[in-house]
Amino acid sequence: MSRSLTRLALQSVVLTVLQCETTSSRKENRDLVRGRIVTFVAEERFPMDAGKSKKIFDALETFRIELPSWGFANTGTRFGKFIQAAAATTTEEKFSDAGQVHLLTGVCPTVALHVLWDCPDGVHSTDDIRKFAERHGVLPGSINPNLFQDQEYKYGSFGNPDPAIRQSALQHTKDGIEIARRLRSRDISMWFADGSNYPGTANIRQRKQWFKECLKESHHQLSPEQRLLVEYKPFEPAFYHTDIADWGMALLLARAAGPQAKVLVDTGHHYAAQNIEQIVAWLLSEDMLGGFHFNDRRYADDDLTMGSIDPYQVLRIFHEIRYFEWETGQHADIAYMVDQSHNLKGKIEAMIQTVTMAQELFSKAALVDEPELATAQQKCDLVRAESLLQDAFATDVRPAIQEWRVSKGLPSNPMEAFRQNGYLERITKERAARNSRNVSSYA
Ligand code: RM4
Ligand code: MN
Ligand code: MN
Repeated sequence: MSRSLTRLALQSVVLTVLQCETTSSRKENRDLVRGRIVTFVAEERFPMDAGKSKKIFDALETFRIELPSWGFANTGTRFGKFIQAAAATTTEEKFSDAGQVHLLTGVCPTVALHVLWDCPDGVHSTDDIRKFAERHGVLPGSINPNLFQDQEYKYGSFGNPDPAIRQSALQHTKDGIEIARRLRSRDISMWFADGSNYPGTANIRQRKQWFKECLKESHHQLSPEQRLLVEYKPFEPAFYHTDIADWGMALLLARAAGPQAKVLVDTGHHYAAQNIEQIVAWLLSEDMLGGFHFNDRRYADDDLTMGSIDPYQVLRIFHEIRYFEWETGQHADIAYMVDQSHNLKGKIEAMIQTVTMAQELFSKAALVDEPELATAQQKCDLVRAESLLQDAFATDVRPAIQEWRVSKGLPSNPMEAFRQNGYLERITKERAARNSRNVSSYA
């Protein structure tokens, strides 16, 4: 079969199977000449060239992603919870499960903590947390104050009209910063449920002012190496207005708070069809992107597994980050974190799946040829520019990732390793009875 025909076939037909089968290749080719759309069977498995493998190895060396403690616990919807026999209910169990994901993937050295859920004794919980970390091989990561669960926050926290409640929200945040300091956590991650449900019920400008003041005062408490991350969300639980509804509001508030405040992008916290990678590019160019909460969604803040619905979007986000780094020569100092809630999938499996997907998409983004892209953009060669992203996305990076894992002494397939290592069976036995007593209804 001639080379040009092979290329033509590759370009014009659906490529579905990669297999060594010369005879069927010849037959497929005849079909192509007759002008029919056929399935093309390639003649050989193309090994990845060394340059690409190196790019993937280099990318994986730098890529780390933080797991959320709450991703291992029983979670639900507003209609109830589906209890899992193996779910974690104590902070130590969450560390143990996160440790298991790190053991198998090697790229999740930290676990994000939610103050109210994981530090029941506030600042006095830090000794225990240090013990759990040591025992289970994962360090405490970002600290998330909880300003949405207590009854007093019914009408808001930093935006509450009652000054006493704003004060107690501020105190809780300061405690969170102190917890972070004791645990040597760099990031304090602020998400607010503040907002209102009905037009006319809240003084939007006044609340903005209160937010500014409280964030500024929180920023004051930071040690020099710490950061305050401001997360935004346009809906839920408030359904008319949210006090920090989008990245622009988060940006203004972070700037008002002080130089160590940055914006946190939770991929699920946007209206459908919003161009998240553009937001990322803008925040990068303003030196205001602090971190991510990764998850995927189809409709709202669905908290589904990363890349399960739209993996190309994640590639585009990673690409904007890498493109920024390539163009400016600067390192984008970004905390990659997972913020997911798996009601139906097994918690640990869902996390392994997430981490694996994150590595794949980050590796694919590393394959975009930046100099070529810059040239194509400059020449307005649209098809060439676009295909550089598409080709990277279409590349099967899994064999290279497996090789990298093996080179690190990690299992080449973390999911398989987890399914075989007995951990799930053990924790299911240990935790089943306690979980069966867990309440799943809100009645
Ligand atoms: C929110 C937001 C926060 C997370 C809470 C539990 O929707 O994503 O980051 O801490 O959920
Ligand atoms: Mn989040
Ligand atoms: Mn969320």
